Amino acid sequence: MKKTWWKESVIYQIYPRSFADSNGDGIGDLNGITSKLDYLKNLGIDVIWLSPVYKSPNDDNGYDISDYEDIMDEFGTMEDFDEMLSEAHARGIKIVMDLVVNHTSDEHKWFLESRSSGDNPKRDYYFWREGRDGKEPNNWGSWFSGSAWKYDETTDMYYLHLFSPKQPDLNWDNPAVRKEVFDMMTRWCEKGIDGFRMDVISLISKPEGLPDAPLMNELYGDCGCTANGAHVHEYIQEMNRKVLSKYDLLTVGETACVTLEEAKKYANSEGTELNMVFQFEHVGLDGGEQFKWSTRKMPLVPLKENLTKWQKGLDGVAWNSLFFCNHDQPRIVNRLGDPSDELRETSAKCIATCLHMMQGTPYVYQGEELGMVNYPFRSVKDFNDLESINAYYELTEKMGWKPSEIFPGIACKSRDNARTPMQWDDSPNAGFTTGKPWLAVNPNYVKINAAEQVIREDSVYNYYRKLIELRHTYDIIVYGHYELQLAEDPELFVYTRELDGQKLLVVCNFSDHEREFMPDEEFRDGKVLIRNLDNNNILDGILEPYEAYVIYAE
Ligand code: TEU
Ligand code: CA
Repeated sequence: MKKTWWKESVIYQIYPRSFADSNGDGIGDLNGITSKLDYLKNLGIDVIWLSPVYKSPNDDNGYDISDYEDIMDEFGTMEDFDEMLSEAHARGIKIVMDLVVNHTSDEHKWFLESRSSGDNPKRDYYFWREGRDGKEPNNWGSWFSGSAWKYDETTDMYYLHLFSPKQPDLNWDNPAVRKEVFDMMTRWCEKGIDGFRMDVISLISKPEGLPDAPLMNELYGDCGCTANGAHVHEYIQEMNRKVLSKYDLLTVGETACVTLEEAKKYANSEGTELNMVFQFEHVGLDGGEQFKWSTRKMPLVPLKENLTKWQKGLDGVAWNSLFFCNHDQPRIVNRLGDPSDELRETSAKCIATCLHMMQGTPYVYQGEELGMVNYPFRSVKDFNDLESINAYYELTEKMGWKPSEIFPGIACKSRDNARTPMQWDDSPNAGFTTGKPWLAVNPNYVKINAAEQVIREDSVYNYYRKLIELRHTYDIIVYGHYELQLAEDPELFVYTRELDGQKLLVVCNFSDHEREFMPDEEFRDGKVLIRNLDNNNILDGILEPYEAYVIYAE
């Protein structure tokens, strides 16, 4: 397997709005990020993935971009960006930008022109269609509820928006659109950035003729039908030839609805497309009847089965990204661990061990390294995120669910769980801002915060630090082949890695009680690389609740 820096890196995702506020307006910003680079350096990460910092009216917190080549007012200026980039580089930290080009904001100048008349030269930059019998052109539902079409009076036509009406979809079939995007990417590369995370890049090639889709509920068709379209690989290969291949970048595609077979193309090891993709099957396993809005926990056997499929399926032919958390996902301790005072830290470390010992490039989402947990939402008024708010009203008002049936699931899965401000210390507002935070701080910041964890040796933070250091030390953690043990056990996640005669045993007890487990002979006098409980004997064959350890043998 070919060795590269991006396979050996650990990425840290920053959601700038919630990371650190430098000027007291309650909104995180670029200078805030610059001021925390030493914290990240100390954690040991190699790369920052920055969620969007471009100009945006913030309908979807920066994922609706009105100018790809300018900085959002609240986040600072291009000078602040340059300063952050050079300060990061001075510390050996790379910066990967979010590239949101499936859609723009409806306030982007391309869209303003496109909407102005039927014969505008930019008309075909977006999807404009006549209505069908006085209604939307097809049955597609938006990912954010409602129809994926919005009627526009100016020309008496509809435009397509797979996400919010303020996020019109770009028409990638138009070569002029592709050229605009590739030129814009080139200018960022020339500035010295180190890569791109590509937002919903799997959705850019729409099915020919935009046909109706199979119903996803009684109201709308499933716009997942636009994923992995006929020309998507062709467009990404063109992007690769014209831009990516000219620089030494890390590229990761956010590929909604990707399958293993598709991932082998997107992330192929010949390097004709992207370095790796985010797949979402594993974080969909705790969904239920009410779509993703369910309170059930992640079931372990299917989780093992799924992650194993990806570990083995991409080994040698493509490359995995490893993640449980991002700005769209609730906190993993609530989904897979135990947020109680007794087990929160142990279970957070157990989850981290399980993920970080796999093959692929790990991603840490801000606050994950502290074991941050979900927010105690009480009412729909507590939400900021349009997805959560729209889902609540669509499910209750249009689909007839009782609020009491649906609210707990939305509270449990809301994207706002990940977006509450970073908990830096135990001062007011967790040290995130001196003003009023744009989204409420989790009240548990007094006990869960970075200042306390950085100096405490057995903290979740220092455990992540050690996991990252191990990955930088042992090739087998990056490149070793993966094999699952005890596939049917509903509580233990046990696997081995193997590389050139070296072996690794990873043992995680995902239950709140003791379990018996004895490592195989070959590991009994191996070296324990890391463990989340250290006052008991591994060879007594008893695993404590959420105990995890890793043994290396040659
Ligand atoms: O998310 C797209 C995506 O795949 C959705 O399924 C995502 O999981 C969504 O949040 C549903 O919960 C990307 C971004 O990560 C997200 O923040 C944006 O809102 C979205 O694209 C539109 O740009
Ligand atoms: Ca600010």
